[in-house]
Amino acid sequence: HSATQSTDKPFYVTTPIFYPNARPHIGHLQSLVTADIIARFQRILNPARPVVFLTGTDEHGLKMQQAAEAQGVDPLAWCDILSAEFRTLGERANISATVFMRTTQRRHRDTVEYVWRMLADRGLIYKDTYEGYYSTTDECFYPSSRVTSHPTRADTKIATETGSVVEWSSEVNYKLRLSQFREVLLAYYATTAERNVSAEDGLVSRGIYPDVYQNAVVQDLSAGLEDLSISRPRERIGWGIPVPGDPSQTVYVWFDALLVYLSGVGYPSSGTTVWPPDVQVIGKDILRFHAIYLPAIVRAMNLEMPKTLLTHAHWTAGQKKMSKSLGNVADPIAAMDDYGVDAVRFYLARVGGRFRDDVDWSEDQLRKHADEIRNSLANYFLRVTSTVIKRRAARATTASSEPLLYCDLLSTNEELLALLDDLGGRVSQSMRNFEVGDALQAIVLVLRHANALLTILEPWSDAHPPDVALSCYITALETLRITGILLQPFIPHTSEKLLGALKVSVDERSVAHTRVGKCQVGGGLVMDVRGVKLFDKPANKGTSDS
Ligand code: ME8
Repeated sequence: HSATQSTDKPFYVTTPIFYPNARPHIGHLQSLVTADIIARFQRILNPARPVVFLTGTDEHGLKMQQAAEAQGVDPLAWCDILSAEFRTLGERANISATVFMRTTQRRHRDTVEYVWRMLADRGLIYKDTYEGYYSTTDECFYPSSRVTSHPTRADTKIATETGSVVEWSSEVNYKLRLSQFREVLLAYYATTAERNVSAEDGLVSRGIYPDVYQNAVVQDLSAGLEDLSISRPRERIGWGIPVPGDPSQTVYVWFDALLVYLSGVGYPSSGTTVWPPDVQVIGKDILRFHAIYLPAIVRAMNLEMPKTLLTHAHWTAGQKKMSKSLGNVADPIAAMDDYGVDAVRFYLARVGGRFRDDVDWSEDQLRKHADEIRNSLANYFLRVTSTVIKRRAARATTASSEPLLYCDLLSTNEELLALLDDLGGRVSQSMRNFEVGDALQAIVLVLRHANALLTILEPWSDAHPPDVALSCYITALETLRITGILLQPFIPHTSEKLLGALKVSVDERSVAHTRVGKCQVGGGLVMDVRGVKLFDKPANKGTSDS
């Protein structure tokens, strides 16, 4: 597994593929937006490198079969309807995915059959009788150590972690020799723990972010690793891919689903030109599958390891994980209808983008975040682009394009310029560490600073000489240009309008163009802001008390 891979390998980012057994909720959008921010940041960091961005739906298994039965429809018909809702959610939220994969697609099935045969040929799959507690909700077996009694129903057992009801079952299964990979995986995570920070080209595997999740996985592996059941008898689960060579068995839905990261990029027919994923975004509920099963399968196939597993926490409602089975979900489409796409993206990135802690979804918080970005960006834009300021700035005595140091007032202006000049670097550093929330916070703080400065310098008034107005104007335009570039991954639609109004050409919208020094006196930036509205939505739904 040498790292002598050519640098023109596309940057490959993925989301989980969602179960379309019910409508998408805000948790699904968290994964989509997080991956989209990573993809879009990559495009402005390295515009020459293509980005492959995969999402899709996970359509097999008992959950889907039961959901369709409950509706009295054929499973595929049900999948068609709900898969389309996930696709629509992505389009609505401006998610720049390049591949939308469904596991019911023929080419996915071909990949699953191919991988199954390869692992069987390598002696890694065997037939066995499995006995244990099985949860239909979680679609997995639990060892007795992870099962406990139901709090009120004495004859019922539940899984300790998830609280899902489990039943004792005994059946013939095919198993994957997962236990053989325990040492290899532990050794692998020991190397990623050292995280080569110089790996700016992204060629080195960096393991699981944030660290808490990597530590949890190492602990889990240290406790032991059992072989994994990877099929179910057909009479129990008929809705899935038949085991190659044994149609009496159906491939386990997780074995099937995890291979989407390969089928989605054309493996094996188009080789491994896109493989491995550079960043895989997941929720912490599916950490084990992605941190243990997938790397073991990948290693067993002798492919290169995925590089980074970026894990986020959960949105809760009433302190309980928002989930389809509980029904305590917030509707992402309604939130975008009410507050605008970019306001919702901003809230998800800023709060959900901290990844470590569960957060209770709150419409009040959403409204506050919508107000914040509107006030610090849209109102700033309106203040800066007033003709009064332009007219006063034109009367300045200096012909220098350097913002001049006029008095104490202007040293604060200089401070802002220094912060701005450095912003691209700081945002890149945070993004390199997958700290999406911090990256956005850095931009927001500069905007707050800029707003405060504008209020102090009052470039529209006669309180200070025109030279002050000029310096202030130049700085303000630079603030808009630079924050506009760096906000593209987070609030793409608003940034595009802003950069368009500032006449920043499309090839000057990358991180490389975020140093101070673009705005020439005399209007290097010709602005036509008539009719430009950065936010389409009214200030908020109802009244804000903030
Ligand atoms: O697990 N908060 O699909 P799924 C934040 N098909 N994110 C949440 C969330 C919440 N309350 N609820 C869900 C599956 N998510 C499998 C994945 S991948 C090969 C197969 C997000 O529809 C989060 O990313 O249950 C979580 O991991 C994913 O949706 C699970 O979606």
